[in-house]
Amino acid sequence: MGINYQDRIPNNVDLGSNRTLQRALEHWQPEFLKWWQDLGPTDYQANDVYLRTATSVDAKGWATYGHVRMPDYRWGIFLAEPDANRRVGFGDDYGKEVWQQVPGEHRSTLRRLIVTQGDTEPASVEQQRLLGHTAPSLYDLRNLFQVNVEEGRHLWAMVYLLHAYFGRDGREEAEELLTRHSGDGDKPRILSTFNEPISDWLSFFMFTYFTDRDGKYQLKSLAESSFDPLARTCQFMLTEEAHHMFVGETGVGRVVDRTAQIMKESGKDHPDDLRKLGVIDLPTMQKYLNLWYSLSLDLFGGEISSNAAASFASGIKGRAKEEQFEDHRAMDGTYGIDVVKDGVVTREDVPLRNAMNEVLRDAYVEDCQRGVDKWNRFIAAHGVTHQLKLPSRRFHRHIGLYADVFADPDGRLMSKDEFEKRKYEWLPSDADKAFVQSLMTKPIYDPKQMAGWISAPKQGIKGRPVDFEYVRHSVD
Ligand code: BYC
Repeated sequence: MGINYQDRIPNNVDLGSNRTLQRALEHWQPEFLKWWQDLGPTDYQANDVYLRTATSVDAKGWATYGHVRMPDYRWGIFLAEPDANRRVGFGDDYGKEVWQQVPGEHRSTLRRLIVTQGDTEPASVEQQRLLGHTAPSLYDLRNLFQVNVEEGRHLWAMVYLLHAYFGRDGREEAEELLTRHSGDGDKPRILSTFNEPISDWLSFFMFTYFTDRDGKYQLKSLAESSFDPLARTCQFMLTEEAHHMFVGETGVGRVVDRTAQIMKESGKDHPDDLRKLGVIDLPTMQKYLNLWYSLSLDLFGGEISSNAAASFASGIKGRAKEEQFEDHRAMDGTYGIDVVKDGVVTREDVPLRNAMNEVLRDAYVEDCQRGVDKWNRFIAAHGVTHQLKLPSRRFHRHIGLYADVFADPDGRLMSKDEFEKRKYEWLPSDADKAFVQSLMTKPIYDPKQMAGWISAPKQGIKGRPVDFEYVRHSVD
C-alpha cells in the first residue's frame, strides 16, 4: 500500500475513508505543530535541512531525501504491510488470531503502554532542543534534526493508535502527550530518563547510542504484540530507528577516535593535558557512558515484574524476536537473576514470565557491548591501551532490584555514604560537564570544517560528500 501524500496527513491507513478519525487527527495536527514550534529545536525552523522523509513502507527504497524546512516535514502515519496469516506469537493465547481491535479486558494495559511509548518521543525532542547552537558540523546538525523530526513522527504513530482505537480517552491522552514536558516540575515526562537534560553533544551521542537502543528493544517487543495495528506500527518505526543508533554509535566513535589520535600525536595521556589540547579525555567519556548506560538500563522496568508477566501472558508485549525462542508460552521456565540479600549478591531463579523485562535487558546489554568493543578497536588502532567498558548493571540504578543499593561500576556493593563520597569518580561532575560544554560553545557552519574534539565521519549521508551543505544556514 503506497502512502497517500494528497491528504493533509500523509498516511497508508486509508484515513480518507474514516472522516471522523481524519477530522480528529486534523484537529490534533495544529496542536502538534504549535508544540514543535514551542518545544522543538530552537531556531533553524527557516533553514533548509537535507532530510529523509518516509514515502513507502517497502523495505527497498522507503524514503526520499531532499532539503526541506523542518516545519514543512510531512509527519505521517505509516504501518508496515498487514500479514493476513499473522497469529498470536506468545503467551496463553499462542496460535490464535491476532486482534484488529482492542479487547476490552486489555484496554487499559494497552493504552498505558502506547502512552508510555508515545511520551518518550516528544520528550527526546525537548531534551535535545538547544543542541543546534553548538553543533560540531553541518553534517551533525542535520543528523540531530533528522532524529528530531522522526521522533516527532513516532509520536504521530502512537497518537494515531490512541485516536483510532481508544475513543475519547485516547484523544485525551493524545492531548496530554503535548502537555507533559521533559524536566517539568509539575508535569514531567513519564519515564525517568526522559527528564534528564541533554546539554552537550557527548550526551546526545551517548543518548542516541544507549537510550535509542532501549527504544529499539521496546519497539521490538511491541512489534510482537497480538494487537496487530500496534505491531505493524512498531515494525515500521524500527526502520527509522536504525539511523538514530547509527548517529550515536558513530558519534561516540568519532569522539573516541579524535581523542586517541591526539593522544598518539602528542604522546600525552593525562586528562589535564588532553583537555588543554581541546579533546575529551577517555576517563571523562567513561563517566558519560556510565551515566547514560545506567539511566537507559532503568527504562526496562523492574527485573522481577508481575506487570511484565501479565503483559506476556495476555499476548500484549512479547520478547524481541519471539520466533527465536522455542517455548512461546514460557509457562514453566525460570530465569536466574542476581538479587541483593543482606548486603550480598545471590542468584535466584524466578518464574520466566516474571523475568521478561530482564530477558529483554539481557539482549540489550549484549547489543550495547558490541559498540563498546568497536570504540575500543578505534582506540587500539592508534596504539593507545585504554579501554572503555560497560559498568555493572547494579551501578547507579533508580528502578528495580538495585534501586536501593549502592555499587561501584564493578558492581561492588558499598554504603550510601561511600557512594556519595566517590560518585564523581564514576559520573560526570559539574566541572566535567563545564569542561565538555566549554568545547562546544558555538556551531560550525562552514561545510568544510569540523569541531576539534571530534573526527570527521567516514562518509556523508545518502552518497553526498561529508562537506555537503546539509543545512543551508544563509537564512537565519
Ligand atoms: N521510570 O513492573 P515494573 C524510546 C513504572 S525508549 C519511571 O517495574 P513494567 C525512545 C512502570 O510504568 C522506549 N517509571 O515495569 C528512546 C510501573 O508503573 P505503574 C520507550 C517506571 O510495568 C530515545 C511501575 O514502575 N518505550 O522509544 O513492566 C528517544 C512498575 O513497573 C520506569 C517503552 O518503554 C522508569 N524507568 O514497565 C526516543 C515501552 N520503569 O503501572 C524514544 C512502553 C518502570 O505501576 N513501556 N516504571 O503505574 C513498557 O513497556 C513498560 O511500561 C516498561 C516497564 C518498559 C516501562
